[in-house]
Amino acid sequence: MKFKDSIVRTSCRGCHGVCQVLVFLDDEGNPVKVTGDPESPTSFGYICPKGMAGPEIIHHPDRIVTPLRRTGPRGSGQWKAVSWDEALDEMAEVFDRIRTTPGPEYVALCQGTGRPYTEFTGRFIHAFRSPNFVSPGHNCFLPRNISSGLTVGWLPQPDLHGPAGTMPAALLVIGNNALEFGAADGLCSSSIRKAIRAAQEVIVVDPRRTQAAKQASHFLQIRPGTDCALLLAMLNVIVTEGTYDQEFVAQCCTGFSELAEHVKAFPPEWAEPITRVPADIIREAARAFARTKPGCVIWGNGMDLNLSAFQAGRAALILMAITGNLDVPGGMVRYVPPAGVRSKSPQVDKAILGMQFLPPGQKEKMIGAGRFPFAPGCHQPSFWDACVTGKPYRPQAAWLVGTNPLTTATRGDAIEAALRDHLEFTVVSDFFMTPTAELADLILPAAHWLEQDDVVYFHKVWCVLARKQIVQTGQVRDDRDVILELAHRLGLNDAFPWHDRNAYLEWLLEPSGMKFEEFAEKGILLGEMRYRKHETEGFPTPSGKVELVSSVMEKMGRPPLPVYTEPSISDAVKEYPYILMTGNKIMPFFHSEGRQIPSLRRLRPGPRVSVHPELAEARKFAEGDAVSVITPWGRSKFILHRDDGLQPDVVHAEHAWWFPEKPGPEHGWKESATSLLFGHEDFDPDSGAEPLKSSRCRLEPSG
Ligand SMILES: Nc1nc2c(c(=O)[nH]1)N[C@H]1C(S)=C(S)[C@@H](COP(=O)(O)OP(=O)(O)OC[C@H]3O[C@@H](n4cnc5c(=O)[nH]c(N)nc54)[C@H](O)[C@@H]3O)O[C@H]1N2
Ligand SMILES: Nc1nc2c(c(=O)[nH]1)N[C@H]1C(S)=C(S)[C@@H](COP(=O)(O)OP(=O)(O)OC[C@H]3O[C@@H](n4cnc5c(=O)[nH]c(N)nc54)[C@H](O)[C@@H]3O)O[C@H]1N2
Ligand code: SF4
Ligand SMILES: [Mo]
Repeated sequence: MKFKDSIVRTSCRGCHGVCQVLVFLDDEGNPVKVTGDPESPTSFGYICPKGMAGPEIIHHPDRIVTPLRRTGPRGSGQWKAVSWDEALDEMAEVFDRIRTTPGPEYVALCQGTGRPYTEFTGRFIHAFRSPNFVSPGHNCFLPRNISSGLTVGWLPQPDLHGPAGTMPAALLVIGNNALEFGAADGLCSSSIRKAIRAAQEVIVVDPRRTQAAKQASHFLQIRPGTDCALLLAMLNVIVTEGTYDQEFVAQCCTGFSELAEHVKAFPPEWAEPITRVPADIIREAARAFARTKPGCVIWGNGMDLNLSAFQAGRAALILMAITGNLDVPGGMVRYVPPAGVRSKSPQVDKAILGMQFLPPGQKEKMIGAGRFPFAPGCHQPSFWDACVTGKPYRPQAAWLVGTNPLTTATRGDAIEAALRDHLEFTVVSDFFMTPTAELADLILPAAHWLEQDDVVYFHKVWCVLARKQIVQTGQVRDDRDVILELAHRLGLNDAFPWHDRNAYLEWLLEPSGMKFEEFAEKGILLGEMRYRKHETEGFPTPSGKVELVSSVMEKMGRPPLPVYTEPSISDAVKEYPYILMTGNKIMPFFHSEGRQIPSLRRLRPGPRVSVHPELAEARKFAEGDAVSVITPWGRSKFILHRDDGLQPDVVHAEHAWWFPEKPGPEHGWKESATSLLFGHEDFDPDSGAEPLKSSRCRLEPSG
């Protein structure tokens, strides 16, 4: 045992929230209980069921605790335990062979959502000289992140923690529901709750009456997929009524007159039939946001997973800018990271992706290169299609780190074919035998947050948290240690100069003069915030100003001012009468995780499709009925739930379900799969995002 105390203060990584928690140990040093840390300035004592389930997860009997090598045919469930050396030797041998012929781009690294491994995954595959770094980023967070880069030069973060002691007076919560399910993008629901309480005006834009909507001064119940139209109308009101921040616009923005001309065509009356939000309600919300300072935007996946994801992101950024809310106390800020810790946040340090290691000419070999000018890395749907079709070429090996794409991506059928029939060598790093892992050649057991030391510096840059290894279970290893070892075997020492992860963590802390143990004792380091940095530094965009008209988009031949795109199968109304929204996050589960954890599964025993009671009445669906959701691409079975917060023709199906208790290799993943309900025809032309929140379906009783 490293820590002899019976209670250890650490930080949770059950999601992106990074709550500070207290872990209670038994006499042998095993964690038995996790609670929130009431002294935490990031989470104020908050904890959710996923965080509490930490000990249950690490001790679960199905946990993979040793590397496994396939011994029978793929998916046969025949495995033998192998040593880490054997596993890493095999990976190094195969990756090296493919690197020589046909070339490094034939090896891909596919990761899931942002997790501690993200510090090394992109860096690894780029240092290996393959451009094929595959992630769900095109659908998640990165449309907002990349549009921020073009418009402002940095990612504006809501200043809910108020280092200056100023809380936002106006909040625009648009397509984000972390208040209900725990945390998203480094924002804990406890801080959102506090901010809602403190704000004078709370504007919620969501197709569903969420908890936040119930507390809002303005609830805009939007038709899914139409945020860009709504935001254009809000801009129209603010520009035509002259309630923008004239000084900020004059001094710090480019293209205001073009913007003013552009938004003339989009008054609230134009947006009303598109968004279903009455024009006067749009007008009032726009006025409230413009007059109430400072104002914050809490945005989310509701904006990302649509065909205008990128343009909606741009419109929201323009709103933040012209209302004078950039980098002011209580506004949308660029945090100053704590001094003394080397940066590892992609928002601060682009080098984290290791792009500098990709030699000239290799980027062009990325699958899907050029297809979507602002897609982050290799476009995930294009990657899986290439594995099946061989176009533009067929990748030979893939390392899937912390992802379960059969359940979380689209065209699960194609991914299954790729893993089973097309890829020559696949490695999966995970905690459990997921349907995706079942099809691998090699499985690597990953360390959980209770099993890793860390300097936590990802989504938030206003503070750095300590995470402490409390136990070691079997032979599980931190993904970064695995990447380091493999990188060294492949000669990638320039990109990975650290002997092991401990050396890496010490290197991060080196400028502070602290050793890890000392830092871990402190638990948290706070940055010293300065606001209005643009007054001396400008904005890191090509013009040095906020680009209302984006020069980068113009150069790439994309609309430099936001334009709205109608969800593409809107005309299929007859056959598919309902709007299908999928994958709104829920409290018990992090995507496909947690289905085997009794305390979590009890909270949500089966996959839900939620419909308005009126629709349920009309169709004679009772609570708990089995109902099939049918789209042009597939059908899936869910359990009916009535939710009067929805609009009568909007249906919500939960994503990422599988049933660990059902037999492998499928574990029932095809039964209730949103991953089988979408094709690969419709993408946001800028970011490649998929319309997972705004498709269409019909419903049928299911036997
Ligand atoms: N229809 C629909 N689909 C969606 C969405 C939606 O809204 N609608 N949302 C999308 C979004 S926002 C995202 S980000 C993606 C997420 O998609 P994925 O990242 O594929 O989702 P996860 O279920 O989180 O997959 C994570 C797997 O990693 C394992 N794991 C957890 N932590 C670690 C770790 O530290 N190391 C390793 N090696 N393994 C770990 C888990 O056990 C799990 O099996 O899903 C997307 N899918
Ligand atoms: N418990 C739990 N926490 C999680 C996750 C999880 O799986 N479980 N996943 C993590 C990840 S990877 C992410 S990206 C974040 C995502 O967290 P959020 O960004 O909050 O995303 P979602 O829950 O997908 O959707 C948020 C809200 O958008 C609304 N919405 C749907 N369509 C639209 C639309 O077209 N327009 C607007 N304005 N709203 C719409 C939904 O009704 C929902 O209330 O959460 C993270 N935290
Ligand atoms: S919200 Fe996320 S970080 Fe916080 S306790 Fe729950 S799982 Fe852990
Ligand atoms: Mo995500």
